[in-house]
Amino acid sequence: MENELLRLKQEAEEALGGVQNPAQLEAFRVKYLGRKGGLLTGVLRQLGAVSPEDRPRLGQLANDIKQAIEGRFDEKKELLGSALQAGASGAVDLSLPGRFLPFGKLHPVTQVMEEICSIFEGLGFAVAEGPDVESDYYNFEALNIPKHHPARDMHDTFYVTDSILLRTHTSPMQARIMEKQDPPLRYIAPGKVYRCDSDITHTPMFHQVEGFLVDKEVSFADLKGVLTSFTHKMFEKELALRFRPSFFPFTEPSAEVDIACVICGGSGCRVCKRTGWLEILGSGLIDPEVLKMVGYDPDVYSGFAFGLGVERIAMLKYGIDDIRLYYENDLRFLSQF
Ligand code: 2NL
Repeated sequence: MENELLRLKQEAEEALGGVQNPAQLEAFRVKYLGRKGGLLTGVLRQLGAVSPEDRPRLGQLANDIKQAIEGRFDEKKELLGSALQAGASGAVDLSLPGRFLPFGKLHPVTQVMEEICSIFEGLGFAVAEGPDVESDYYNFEALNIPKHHPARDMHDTFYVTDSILLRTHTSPMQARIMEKQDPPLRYIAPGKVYRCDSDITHTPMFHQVEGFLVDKEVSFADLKGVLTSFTHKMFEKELALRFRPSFFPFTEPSAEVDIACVICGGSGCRVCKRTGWLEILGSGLIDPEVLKMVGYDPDVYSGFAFGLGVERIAMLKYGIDDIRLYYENDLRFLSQF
């Protein structure tokens, strides 16, 4: 009898699933729940013939099943009722197929950011994120940019108060890490950064990934190896790299890194302004002053660091010539990635 009950429950549930109009619903009620000749009612009647020790358990099971089916029946009745009402008033066309929602996608900048992070993770770097609202200390002082240093002018900072600001790069996070942990360290810090600047190549908010490595006997050769490896993976091609001497307050020596133009391959075109080269990132050996500031002995430890603009890398990778396209939220643009 137990098997029969369970089978009946399954059969009734399947039958109810197929019910599409009030006439079918009524036929269902008569067949399964009807007082006279209903299948469930029939099984309940047989309880009288069951042995007294099995009767309480089977009686309970039969009642539970009956209640479950009645509950589903009521739900269906209500559903059909409201759908029919809406159909009758002409508000809803019941014969229309459902609407499909389009699939969403990650923003191209997010996609490229994730790709950059996963390449560096493959090279042994850990990922750390910090606050967008930073203190003047971590954004500038700890990175060898004291008050009134001319390098502050390059940063076009949004100040919240005299000592609180929107970070102009993601290196404050790296200063926080170095303060708390001892070498060897290998970290990248991805995230949003802010600068008061807006034109065809600048938006007031953009994304950076900065990385650093500190250990004993780290040299410029290590920096070149890591960045060459990264670039080849990122652009899926063994492009030529050029390390061009530069200046950053937090690195010495410093170099900007160019790649052979992805458009013309180095022969010179409009995109590379006829130079054959495209700048992709800034880098250098961490200035001993920065190491001292976080309590490391520069005679024992050395390190390299680099910073790259995610929008810029994505522009070069996809041949986009106006950074503002990323932030206009035009689906015709965004859905191409
Ligand atoms: C650029 C230049 C750079 C760094 C970022 C860094 C971080 C620490 C210490 C020293 Cl904790 N340096 N970051 C170093 C050199 C260049 O970015 O043009 N980025 C788009």
